Amino acid sequence: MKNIDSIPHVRGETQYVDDIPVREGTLFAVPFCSPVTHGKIVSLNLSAAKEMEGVAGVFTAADIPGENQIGNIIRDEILLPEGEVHFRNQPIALVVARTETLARKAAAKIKAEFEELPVIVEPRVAKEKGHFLCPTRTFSIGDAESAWEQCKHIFEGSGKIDGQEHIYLETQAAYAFPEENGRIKLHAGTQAPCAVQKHVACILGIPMHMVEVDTLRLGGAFGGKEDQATVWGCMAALACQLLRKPVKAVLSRSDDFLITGKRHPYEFDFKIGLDADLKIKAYEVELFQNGGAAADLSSAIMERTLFHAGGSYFLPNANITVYSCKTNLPPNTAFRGFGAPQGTFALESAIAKAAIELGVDKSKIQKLNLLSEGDNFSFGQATKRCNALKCWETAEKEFEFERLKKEAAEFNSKNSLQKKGVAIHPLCFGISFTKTNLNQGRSLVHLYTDGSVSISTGVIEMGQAVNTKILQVAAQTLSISPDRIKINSTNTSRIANASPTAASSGADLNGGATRVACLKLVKRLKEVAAKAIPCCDPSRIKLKDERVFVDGNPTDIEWVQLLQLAFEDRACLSEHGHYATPHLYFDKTREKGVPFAYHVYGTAVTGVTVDCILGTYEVDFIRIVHDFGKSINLDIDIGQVEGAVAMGIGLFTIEELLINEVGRFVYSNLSAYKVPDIYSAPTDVIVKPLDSEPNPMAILGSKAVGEPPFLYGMSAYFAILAAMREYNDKLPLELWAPMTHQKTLTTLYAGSGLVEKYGSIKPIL
Ligand code: LUZ
Ligand code: MOS
Repeated sequence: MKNIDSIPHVRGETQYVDDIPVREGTLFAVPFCSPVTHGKIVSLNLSAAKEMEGVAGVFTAADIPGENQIGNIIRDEILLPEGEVHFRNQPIALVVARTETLARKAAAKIKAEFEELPVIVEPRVAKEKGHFLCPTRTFSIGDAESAWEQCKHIFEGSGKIDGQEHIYLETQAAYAFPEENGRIKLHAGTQAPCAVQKHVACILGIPMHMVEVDTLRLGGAFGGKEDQATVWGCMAALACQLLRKPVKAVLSRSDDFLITGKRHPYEFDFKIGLDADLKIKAYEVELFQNGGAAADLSSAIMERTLFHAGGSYFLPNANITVYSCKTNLPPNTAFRGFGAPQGTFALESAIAKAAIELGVDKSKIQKLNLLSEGDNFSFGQATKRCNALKCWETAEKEFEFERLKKEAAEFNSKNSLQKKGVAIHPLCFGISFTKTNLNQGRSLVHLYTDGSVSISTGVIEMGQAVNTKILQVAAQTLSISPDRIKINSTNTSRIANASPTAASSGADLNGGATRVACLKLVKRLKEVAAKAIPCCDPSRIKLKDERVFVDGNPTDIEWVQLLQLAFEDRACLSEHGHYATPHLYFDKTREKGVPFAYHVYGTAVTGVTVDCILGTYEVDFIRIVHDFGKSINLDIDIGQVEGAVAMGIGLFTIEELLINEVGRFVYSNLSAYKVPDIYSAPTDVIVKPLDSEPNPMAILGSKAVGEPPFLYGMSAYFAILAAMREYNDKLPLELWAPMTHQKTLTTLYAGSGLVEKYGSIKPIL
């Protein structure tokens, strides 16, 4: 089945917040943002802005009728500052005017004075000063202290991985409408309508039932709208409530770049010990998460880093510690992978270092240490249906890994200025929200008497085609044509208390709930059919292909007729399904439990060519064996893998947050912040589904797919590193992602005197 949005997308018919027809009297909101990174607000003069023709209001913290608080997990984030700003471009006031242009002009007239305070942008500096967003946590397995003695080889090192811009095509957006009796209706571009509802209610000091949040779809989110869309929902709602006028807040691309949080940059120190057979015996790592100025989702992201610091490997003895460091940057937030890429990169870096020092192929150490069935993770969960080695061996065989390496070596022996590198990456990603109580979903299914079906769930369609999957689940469970089914917008009045659409779990949780609701309806319809067919027991009845069957034989009763019979019988044709992932628990006091329903496995083989004169490179191919379980929609799932791979390659190669030492982002557009485009994305991408069983914990056996394949992008980094070492095997081993073209060039010639002579090619900050 095709993505139900593809045709309307191509025709430009799909609607986003900014496509909602503008209602008469609508006002436009624009933030006035801090020109300093950290400081006390000494004075704030709004009068020139307020007096401008066309300006309806300029609002600050003092205008908030309820509580000025939007922290979701940790209550440490205000909507508008009350005296101090903590990051550059933090919104200080909201200017609301007849047009967006007028609002911007008015915002430029605001005068503010600050007493500047010291700025911290580096997580290690924050750690030294004791500035944390949440308590430090450590996961331990075995006894690393005594295991060092069994190690023949011990290596230590450090590394870094930068953050990443989400670059959703649709920027942050909200449109609020005043309704009768003080009620508010809000169209919000959010992954978490219920969180927006909750925080709008808190900011306005009204109950949640006075706020209806509706989300039709998002033009991408990637985690950037899990928590951060709340700010813009609250801004639009605040102005709407104070003025009782429709208010629209849609960020410009540059405002979105400058104001919103990104993927967390991390730094890390590792120590890895191997025995004579290259088995990893001990691993210790300390990771410093750059959280920005407020917690946002940092504590949850820290947790996923802890859960994924072992990558796809069995670590018998390990200590893994993450510090969540508070810095003067925008609050960093969820981003596809959610801390797992950072944790995994530290271990892959440690393995790379060991391989280089020992003069062995990195892939040898990787393969020897892969997880096998029943192995424990550091947090106590044991692997089940572990496909790590199966994926690896399938990739090795299918893609002829040894031949690819040999071809690269041959190329390298014949070419002195261009070098090829090949790397392999094993994937293991845990599926479920790490916070157990978020693992629940709900679905409301209405059967209408004309045979059509309407479904609402808590899931957000953001381009990942989750609505198509929900529709497939319903069509399959009711055994009717997909054409009869319509998936509605996500709305807090129809579905309450929904979890964000995140953690790759949207289809599992909301598809699970849809299946529960549909199964209840099928049971009821069978009872109706049993009454209509004299002397028939419901257990003998089956609904199949829109027809009632008795003992396997077709009857005359078709779907529409059955619904009419049910209605005549006054049977309820609506159901509300609730699904909660079974068996999950986690004990934080011991840091042990079973946090994940299952794991997704896979293996990527990646080849690159580096131009050692220019420092540029191309990804020649990325070939993947991926464990989908039994996919319910392979086209959609392969699309998710391909998108994730391009995005992951971006993080590890060309995407770089350029922040200067006073916390200023030096870019605010796509000409300075590069993402993989059609020219730099690899053209040779193969995604081969692993020959695998349906996973009983996944929706209809089809494993979650949104985030896991993001981690394959890491292989591009290690392939580039391998190619660079073919040119200069003395190059300093700086394990620092992304490996940008500039960095490739300066690293290739480190120590040659050239970099010193011509100056390093640092961007101008
Ligand atoms: N969001 C969240 C996530 O709140 N909890 C998670 O565990 C998670 N994992 C991945 C992506 N988003
Ligand atoms: Mo997420 S990173 O919002 O699944």
